[in-house]
Amino acid sequence: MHFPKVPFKLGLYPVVDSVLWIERLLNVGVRTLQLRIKHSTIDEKRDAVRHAIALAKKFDARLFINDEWQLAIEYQAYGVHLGQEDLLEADLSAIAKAGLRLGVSTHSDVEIERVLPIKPSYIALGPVFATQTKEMAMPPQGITKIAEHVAKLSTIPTVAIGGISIKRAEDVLQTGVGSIAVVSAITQATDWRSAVTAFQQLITKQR
Ligand code: 3NM
Repeated sequence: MHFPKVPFKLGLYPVVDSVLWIERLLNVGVRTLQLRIKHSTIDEKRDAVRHAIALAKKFDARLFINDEWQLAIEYQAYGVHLGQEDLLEADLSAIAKAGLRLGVSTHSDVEIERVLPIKPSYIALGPVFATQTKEMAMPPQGITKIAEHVAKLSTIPTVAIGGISIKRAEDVLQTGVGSIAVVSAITQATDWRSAVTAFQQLITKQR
């Protein structure tokens, strides 16, 4: 299995649940994104995935589709993002054969060991902090543990996720992680545009 590479530092990586958010973020210069839709019918998902992929292509952006790997292949997304359970069910060789990148979620040393043989395009490490956005079976790992993972995974692009606010982003970036993935720090912000700018500035400063 051979998944195409992604840039070693993917930068700011918002995870959003609608085409509207994809469009907003593309328009302010975000170029790595994930569409993560959980509570919709299959037809709604198909429409959103198709539309989001078409938009991302226009902006030459890296759009990862969460879970819906068949739709991602059908509409030729940049990549797919899978959780530990989805990994067991997805046809990874079909994803690789279609030329899509693969990002995977991990929450512990054991989960990292489990995904390494797959040689994913990037490994997400989470949750860094407690998060209100997703019910997590695993406790927050904290900055020190994330830094340890990043050091061990020195040849694989990494993404930190979970409870990352602008205030905490600087510490997270100091672990050397290639990217920070955020949901609420952007979608629940009183001024989401300023939030995006603040994250982008921190990331540029760390490079
Ligand atoms: N995955 P927020 S944490 C979607 O650890 C997701 O795998 C996580 O949302 C993981 O930035 C998470 O609002 C939610 O905390 C992140």
